[in-house]
Amino acid sequence: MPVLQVFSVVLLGISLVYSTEICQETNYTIIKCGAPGKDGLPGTQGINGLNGEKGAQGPVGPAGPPGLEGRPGPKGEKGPQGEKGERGDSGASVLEALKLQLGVLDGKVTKLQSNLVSLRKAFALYRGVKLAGDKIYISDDTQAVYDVAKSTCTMAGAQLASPQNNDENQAVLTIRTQYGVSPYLGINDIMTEGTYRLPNGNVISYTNWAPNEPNQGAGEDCVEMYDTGKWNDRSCGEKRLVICEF
Ligand code: MAN
Ligand code: CA
Repeated sequence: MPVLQVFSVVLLGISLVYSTEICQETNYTIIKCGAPGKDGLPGTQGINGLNGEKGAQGPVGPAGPPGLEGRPGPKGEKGPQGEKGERGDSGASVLEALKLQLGVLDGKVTKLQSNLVSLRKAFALYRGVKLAGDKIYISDDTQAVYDVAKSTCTMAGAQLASPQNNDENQAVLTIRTQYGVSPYLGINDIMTEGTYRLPNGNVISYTNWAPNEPNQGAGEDCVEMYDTGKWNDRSCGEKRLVICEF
């Protein structure tokens, strides 16, 4: 091979090694070189890599909300005895003060009771007023049918006279005698035929019926008092003396 050709081949080899151009081998082992091609399309995603190593511990987070209240703890030991209190604060002197106040109150109650007894006595002197035990019976000679008589007493904070013993029945009879008119009693069998009740709904235990009464005449659900003090069941539509019981 002539020297020039050998030199050319060596030169070509060197240029292939150091050239940035892309070269191609042909069928005749002649190497062609062209400009670099464009970047290809991105390849498909590779498989996941192995887990990395555990990181370092993070910083302490903020405090959480307070938890539920716990159960009470065991009883503590008895503490040391306190210092002696001042004279005015002792339990004994408080008791003495209370006793004094109680004595004052007792005196006031006694005085009120005595005043009340005087008042009742004076009040009982009036026509149409009678006392029996703690009760007061009073009438101003008004006459009315049962419903009106009942509400007259109710509105006054009382109820129709409803004697529950001989003493009370006698007090009602005394007023009846003063006016000469039969009163309606608060006793009646309006709710249940044949069962006589007081205004508070309780069934009566004391009775003072006239002979053959109550005879349950037509619509006779109310009770009147005869001039003997005896009772007769009577229609509620009559006009009778209004006697209230306080
Ligand atoms: C007579 C008796 C009573 C009855 C009255 C009604 O006095 O029968 O029982 O209540 O009449 O008017
Ligand atoms: Ca009757």
